[in-house]
Amino acid sequence: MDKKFYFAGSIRGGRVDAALYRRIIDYLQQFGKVLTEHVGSTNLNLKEQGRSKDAMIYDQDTAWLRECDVVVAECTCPSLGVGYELAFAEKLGKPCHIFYDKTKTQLSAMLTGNPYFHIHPYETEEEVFEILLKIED
Ligand code: 6IA
Repeated sequence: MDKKFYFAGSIRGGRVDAALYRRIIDYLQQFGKVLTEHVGSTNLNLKEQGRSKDAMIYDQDTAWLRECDVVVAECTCPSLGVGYELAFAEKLGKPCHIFYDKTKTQLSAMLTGNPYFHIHPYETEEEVFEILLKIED
């Protein structure tokens, strides 16, 4: 059975790292299925608005969090949604791997202070792939 990944990355928190998300998603796809491929899209329409659309997003994403086997979050660009998803995944008991570029940001103490999370500070993108390979082997 293919492993199911929930990849979390900033959307309304800012899209500066969207291309990096895409590359991480592409890399993860060799190990299984990424339920949240759209997070790596470099042409998301951020102007689409509406509470009913947002309710559908919330329902879908929380269903995928229940369905997934593991959560991988890239947290260099801070995002309320990603923080929420990580807390939600913790309550579900899903393994959570959190990556951030330590030369660019300091991660929230609410994540680094929680021993539940597997936290991976990195300096180069290659390190991200090396760590993912170790986790998945
Ligand atoms: O607070 P943020 O928007 O940065 O939260 C990002 C996280 O919430 C991601 O990891 C996603 O899983 C989830 N998320 C936020 N917005 C969407 C979304 N919007 N579609 C799917 N998942 C989302 C579609 C485009 C939207 C701007 C209308």
